[in-house]
Amino acid sequence: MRIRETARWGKLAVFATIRSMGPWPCAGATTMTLLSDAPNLLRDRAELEAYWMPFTANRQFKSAPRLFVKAEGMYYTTDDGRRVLDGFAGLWCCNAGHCRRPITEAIQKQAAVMDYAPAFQMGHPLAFELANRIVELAPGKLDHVFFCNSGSEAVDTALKIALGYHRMRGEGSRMRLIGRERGYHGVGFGGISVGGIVANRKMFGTMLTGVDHLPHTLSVEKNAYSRGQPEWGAHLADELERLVALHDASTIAAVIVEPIAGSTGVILPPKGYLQKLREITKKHGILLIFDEVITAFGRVGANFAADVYGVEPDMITFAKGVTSGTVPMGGVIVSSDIYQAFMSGPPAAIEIFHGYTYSAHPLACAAGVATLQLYEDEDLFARAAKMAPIFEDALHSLKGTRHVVDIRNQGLVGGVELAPRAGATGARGFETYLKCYEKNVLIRSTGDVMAVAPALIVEEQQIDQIVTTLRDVLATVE
Ligand code: PXG
Repeated sequence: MRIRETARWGKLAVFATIRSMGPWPCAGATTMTLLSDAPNLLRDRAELEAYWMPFTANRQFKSAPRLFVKAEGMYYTTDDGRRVLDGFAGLWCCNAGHCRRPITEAIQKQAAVMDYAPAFQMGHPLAFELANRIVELAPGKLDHVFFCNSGSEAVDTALKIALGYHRMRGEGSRMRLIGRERGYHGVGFGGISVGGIVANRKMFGTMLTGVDHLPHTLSVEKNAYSRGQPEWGAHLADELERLVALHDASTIAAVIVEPIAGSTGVILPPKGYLQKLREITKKHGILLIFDEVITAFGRVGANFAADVYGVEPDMITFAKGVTSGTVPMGGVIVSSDIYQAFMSGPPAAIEIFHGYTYSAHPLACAAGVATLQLYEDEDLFARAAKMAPIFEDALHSLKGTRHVVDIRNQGLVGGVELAPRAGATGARGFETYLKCYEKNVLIRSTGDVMAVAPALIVEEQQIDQIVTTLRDVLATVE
């Protein structure tokens, strides 16, 4: 091991790197467990270069890095030893809080018992256990689970299931997929096709053909400062009738929406909107998919947003909260009708030619089972529901603060919209995000919307800290 001395971002520090171990780092090297908080993992700036970071301003980041090395409960620790309050549950995912013992121990133990089992034509008990537990939580007729490893894969899986379902029933002409403007459904080609965020789409060609979009439901003009669901906008669901009239129902397979659009800046469904979408899809034999990657598993104070809004879709996509962000996992919950439609060929035939090497990975399943158990043991979804009015009041106390033009919330999802800087959309939001981080609070900027989504274990005083920090920062941001 090579020890070298170098200046790190202005401070003098000693670094040990693993590079000197030669081309096969494991062979011959002294046994070494690298952990995120190991002092020998600190890097100088040149060593930040190799990693091309996702959805990140790489050059900005690498000129002023923000590194987390540890996490516990509601807090991260930075590489320079600051404790940062996590107001965003990682990225909308660590719903149980960080490094919760029952979950981390389950993962550690499972890793030593069975690292991997083949996902195709073989199984392992934890996969079935987790599927059963998810089905128990799922609404109504949603009673089968297909596992994958992320929200993006969940969305692409759901879209493929929709196409396959119609084909299996002799309605193969139903090939169109309908998404929504400003929708975010991950970054697979299916997801960006039905998604409606222009920056995520414009670089990547023509994507899927045969896709159309509903209008989004945000109107700051009509609905500013609504608490929970806004009053205005149910009629926007009627646009689906217009698309049916244009394309004909016989060409449309599915509609996919986020019940609450998260990434695009927390857009809530107007009262009655999702019910209308359900009625119209049902009337025309179109499947309705709720993308609940953010909203599932307690985020809105219930199992699913479908429960909060009282609308049962045909499929729900999930990820994030299923393992509280500890191990990548995603999936699709489908209705029995959909599952049964695929079960029609000879019993020895594969029913769906789709799946991933890591579908229902044992570590993810161990994490998932332990996570769902922890949610239940600590009654965390009810806790989220109980904290929601406190969260709502705290967020709405920002009304009147400089730059704030709207505040939106449901459960433990909040969005504070700022007026954009002339000619520089997103700049004010990003600066606000950076300044909050400097003041030891992690939230997120998506454009000029400040998104807040703490873990379900959040305390009132922590909500207060998030909101106070945001208020103080907004007073200093131009
Ligand atoms: N669907 C929805 C509704 C999502 O929110 C995905 C699919 C994709 O999931 P994966 O696991 O492939 O990333 C998401 C992800 C943000 C933010 O800041 C949101 C997501 C991911 C990262 C950041 O709003 N949502």
